[in-house]
Amino acid sequence: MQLTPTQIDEFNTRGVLIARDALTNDDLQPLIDELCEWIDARAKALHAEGKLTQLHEDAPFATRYGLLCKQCSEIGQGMDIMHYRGRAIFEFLRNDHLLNLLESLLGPEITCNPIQHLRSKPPQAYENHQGPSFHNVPWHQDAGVMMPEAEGSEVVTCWFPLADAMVEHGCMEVLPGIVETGYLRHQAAGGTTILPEVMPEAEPLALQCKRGDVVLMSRFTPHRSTPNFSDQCRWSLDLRYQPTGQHTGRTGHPDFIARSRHDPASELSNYKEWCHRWIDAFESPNGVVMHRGE
Ligand SMILES: O=C(O)CCC(=O)C(=O)O
Repeated sequence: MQLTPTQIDEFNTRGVLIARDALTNDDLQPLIDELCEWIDARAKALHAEGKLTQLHEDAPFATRYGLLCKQCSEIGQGMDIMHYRGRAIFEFLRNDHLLNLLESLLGPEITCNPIQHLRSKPPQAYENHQGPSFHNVPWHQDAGVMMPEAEGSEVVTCWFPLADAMVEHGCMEVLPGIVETGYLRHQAAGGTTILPEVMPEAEPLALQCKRGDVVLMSRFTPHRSTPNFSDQCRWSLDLRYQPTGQHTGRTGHPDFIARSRHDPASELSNYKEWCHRWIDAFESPNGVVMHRGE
């Protein structure tokens, strides 16, 4: 699915767009299957160490992780894209349905930016702390989590849930229409966040998404996460892409060419090579990994 001219116009004027039904079950299920396997193995390891009493093996994907987290928050350690490095997630980073949307905004030469996360937001009632966290990030622009050198890079954030993410599940909120302000100064205060004195006055919009929907957001669009008041985990991925050749804003982590109409041979399709690049970045740090607001 390509974006229509009306959708492109909406993205450009509002800084955010929800592409409805952009991903299929076949796109998403391999990610869920891979996560289920990972969670199962991790739960069994923690059980063997005596840190978990109940494995909840019969609980569905929507609730199992929360039930495990309630007993032992260590369950989530290592559960981000660059740490667990599953084959299905690597394949997804080059997903055609996703890249077709992005090609409408970025053109045919697309790089996968290394700022990317899997987020599993457990029910708030199961968390042993309240307030800002990786799950409940405060108001920020994605330009605020990159090096200043990337301010001019057209980085587009793609956010999508693995199951419906409504207000009760703690979907994202954005301030639409903030496109002319550019970078707003950030500070580190319970997470990287926009300074109160430069926070735009606009009505927040809750980005309620069904499974299959994809949020596309500009690097300048203020957004935040909200608490999960349901009894299900809110699973989502936030990935970033940009035109090839522009600064990624995180030189210490590896980017790769996800699509090139001009030179398809330059695309990275080798899973082991992708893993190797992340391992190398962690074992031999080189380059910059910073939030601009810190
Ligand atoms: O997943 C969320 O609720 C917040 C994600 C976010 O802040 C981001 O993708 O930059």
